[in-house]
Amino acid sequence: MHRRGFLAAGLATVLAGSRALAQMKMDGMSNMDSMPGMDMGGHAGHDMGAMGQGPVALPEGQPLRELPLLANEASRSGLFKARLTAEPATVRFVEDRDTPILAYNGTSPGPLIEAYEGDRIEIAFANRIEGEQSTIHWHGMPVPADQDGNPMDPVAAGADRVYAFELPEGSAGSYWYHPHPHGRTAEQVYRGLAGAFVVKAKADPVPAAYGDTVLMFTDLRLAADGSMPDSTMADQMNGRVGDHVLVNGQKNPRLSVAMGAKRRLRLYNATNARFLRLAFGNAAMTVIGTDGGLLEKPVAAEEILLSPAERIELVVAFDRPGAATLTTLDYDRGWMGPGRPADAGLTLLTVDVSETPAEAIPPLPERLRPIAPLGAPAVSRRLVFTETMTMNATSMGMGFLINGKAFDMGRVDIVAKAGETELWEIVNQADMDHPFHLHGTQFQVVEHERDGKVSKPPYRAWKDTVNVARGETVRLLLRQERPGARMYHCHILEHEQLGMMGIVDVQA
Ligand SMILES: [Cu+2]
Repeated sequence: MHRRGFLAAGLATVLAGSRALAQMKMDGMSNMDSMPGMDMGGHAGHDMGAMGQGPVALPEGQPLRELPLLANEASRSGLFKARLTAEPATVRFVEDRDTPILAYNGTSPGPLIEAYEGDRIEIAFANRIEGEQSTIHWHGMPVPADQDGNPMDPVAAGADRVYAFELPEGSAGSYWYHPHPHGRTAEQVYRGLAGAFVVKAKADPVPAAYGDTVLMFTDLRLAADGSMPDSTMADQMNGRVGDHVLVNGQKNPRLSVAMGAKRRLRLYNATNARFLRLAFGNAAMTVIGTDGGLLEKPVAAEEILLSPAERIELVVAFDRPGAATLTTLDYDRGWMGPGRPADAGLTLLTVDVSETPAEAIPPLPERLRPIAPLGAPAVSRRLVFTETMTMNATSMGMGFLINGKAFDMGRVDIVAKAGETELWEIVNQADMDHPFHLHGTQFQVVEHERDGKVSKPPYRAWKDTVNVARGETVRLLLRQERPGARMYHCHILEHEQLGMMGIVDVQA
């Protein structure tokens, strides 16, 4: 049987009852009937619509809230100094029902950090999550390895530490921050810990009249009592996908603009595992930037694909009166077992375009900034993604491997040299798409290959996360400038946790 069909059949068996487990025949493990007390997760029925009840309805159509800004407490210019506390909090997604979440400074998404190229950042982190270590990882940012919130540098429950780093010139971009503790990242993020970190350029070519709005997508699953259910085995396999895609914590909020207005929007996929293929109805999208900042020139787009952890910067032109909606399109990223979420037709944001024309607004410049190619690589590496079934005395599930190995915090997988250009070839031999993320630097995707067909990306861009579709090979060029241990991993956080991560030790 083809492996995916086999796995689907396997999960259906699990859902049908544990007695049937004895009949499952897994790759290289045929004696499962001798495994007592196997924990299959216990909630595996959730994704099937909770037995006909469907998800809890959330209010829609409230005015889009801007993310609260993290206040700068520094008394001199060039320094950004603040405090971030990770702690339990309560929110009301639905009237009369409290939802316990985790929050940075009491809000989810966390406060928006806005700083400038050249600034020094000093953020005091307080971990007030009971009984759990945490860290803050500065996703995509060029920070020293020992300030980057690696799982090797945990902050214990109740403890504090300061993260300090400088933002180099040329580093303007749409970054974010989230926890990265060993084995707890997926849960801490889906429970609410993630925030945007926008580094602004001193001289920005994009007209200020377009505004600058962060739209942070998260993914919520809510039980009838308002709580967030624990993850199921299906969540472990596919990554946890919720029932509601939220924008800045709201479902389908509304934004009002004048006819002819242009808006600069920074879209963040901060979900654990949901792929967002997006289109704007009744409005024209132009891509102006990616994870690591502006493109060389604007590129018109009919639709965009934002895989988990990716960001994209758009200018959207609202030239026709009426409603312009940001909606999802179908995208098959490979789903194991039943319960594949309905991807298409979700309305994430509604923009009301008035009949009144906007005041004259400046055009988008034809050139945004230069991006120098990284040049010829001195070293080539090949990373192969595979999936496997795993089991031990008490549980079974899936393992996600890179070059046949599951993550080991005590093992260095790659030794690299600071300042040297490398070609990384990411080969996905698995049955699901896996978004690849590397810490410490931005890379340039140079080539995709699928079924022997090679294609180039539509533009040169700085990226820290790229989707590697099943059966696809993605080649990228990168250069680490700062020494130290860096993580690379799949950004479906459950896959990262189940082994799809490695360490590159960058030596000076
Ligand atoms: Cu993955």
